[in-house]
Amino acid sequence: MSDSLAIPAQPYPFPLPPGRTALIVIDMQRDFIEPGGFGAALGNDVSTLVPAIEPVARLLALFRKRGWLVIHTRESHRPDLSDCPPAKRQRGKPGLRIGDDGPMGRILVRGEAGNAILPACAPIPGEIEIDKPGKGAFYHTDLQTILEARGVTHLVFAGVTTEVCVQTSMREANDRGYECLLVEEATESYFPAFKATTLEMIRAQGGIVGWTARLADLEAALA
Ligand code: TIU
Repeated sequence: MSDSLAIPAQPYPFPLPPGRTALIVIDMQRDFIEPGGFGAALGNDVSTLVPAIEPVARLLALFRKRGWLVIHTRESHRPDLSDCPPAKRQRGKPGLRIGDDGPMGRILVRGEAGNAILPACAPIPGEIEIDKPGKGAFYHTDLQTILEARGVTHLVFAGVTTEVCVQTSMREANDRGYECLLVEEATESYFPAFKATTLEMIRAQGGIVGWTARLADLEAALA
C-alpha cells in the first residue's frame, strides 16, 4: 500500500494506512483494574494491570490528535443477566459472581460504577463505545458493521487483559480479514508470563495473528 506508514514492529514493519486505521481499546474498566471488581473477585491481583493505563492514555492522545477513529469496549451484561450464559456466571466459584452487589455496584453489569472505563482512558464525544457480553469484541456486537461503514481495514489494539479479551478480539479480527497490531506497553495481564507468551504467539509464524510494536515506535512514526 503506497499510502501506508511503515511502523517498526515484529515480526516485520506494520503497514498502517492512515485513513483506514482505528484504535480499539479493550475493557479498560474499573471492574478489571480496581479492587472490588470482577477481576479481583476472580482472585487476581489487579495492580498488575495498572502499568497499561498511561500507555493507553498516550495512544488515545495520538489517535485523537490525528482525528482517527477510536473504539472503546466494555465487557458487560444486561441488568437482568439475560445475555450472560449460566456457564460464565458459575465458572470458577469467585467470591462475587457476575450480577452480585460489590463495592462498585453490581459486578460486570452495564451502567454500574465498576463497569465504567477508567477516567484516564474514558471515551470522549465522537468515539465509539461497544458493550460486549463475551471476551471477543465481535461476538454479539455491531463492531464489524461499524468498521465496514467507516472503511476500516487495520486495527491497533490495546487494553486488558492480554490473553483473554485482547487476544480473543484480535483473533476474531484476524479471521475477519483485519490487519492487527498490538501495542506492547498498552496491554497487561494478571499473569506477566501470559502477557509475554501472548505477544510471542501473536507474532510467531510470520505474524499468524498479527503484529506487536513498541509504543515509542508508533508515536515516532505518527509524530
Ligand atoms: N479474567 C480476565 O483475565 N479477563 C476477563 O475476564 N476479561 C477481559 O480480559 N476483559
